Amino acid sequence: AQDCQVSNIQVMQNFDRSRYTGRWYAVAKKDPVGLFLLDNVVAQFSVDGSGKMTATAQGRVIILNNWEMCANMFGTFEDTPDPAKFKMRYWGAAAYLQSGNDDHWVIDTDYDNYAIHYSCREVDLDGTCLDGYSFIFSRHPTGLRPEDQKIVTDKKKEICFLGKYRRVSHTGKRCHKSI
Ligand code: DAO
Repeated sequence: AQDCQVSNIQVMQNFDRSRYTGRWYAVAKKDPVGLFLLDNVVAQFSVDGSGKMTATAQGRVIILNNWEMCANMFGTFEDTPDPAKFKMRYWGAAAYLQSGNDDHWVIDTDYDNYAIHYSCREVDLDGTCLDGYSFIFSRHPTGLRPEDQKIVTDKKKEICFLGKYRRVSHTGKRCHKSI
């Protein structure tokens, strides 16, 4: 059962950042207020020589009222006492892209097929999430395997975002003209 308290959300046990490295395709997303990444979202996680997790991401964005482009984003992750909970500082290759500092929690992953990410940007007075976002990642650009769908649906419910996701399409047009 879930009470939707952000502080009670269960994250991945014994998260192994090295197994998490490599390419992940966002196949669904629950948007935050003022959404940024629209579709064709691909993230690439790495672990550097000192063991710190970093990531790059590309995705289609619309900025300055209707100017559509492919954004190149960067993120660095600060560790916390919980191995599956990070603080992510992120920024874009161009100054007018979004930047910020968000929580970045790995809720569940099997490392080889699916991953559920969660970030609450603003916790309400009652302890529930007032503004947050979540990515459902797949190792496969075609989407989740049927056998992973129930696990993902159960986790969406546990983090109280069930019914708030939209599909993230991968049209295949990669970021050629990107900034
Ligand atoms: O798209 O509305 C949104 C919020 C997402 C902002 C974060 C984008 C940058 C991420 C870089 C690293 C990896 C996952």
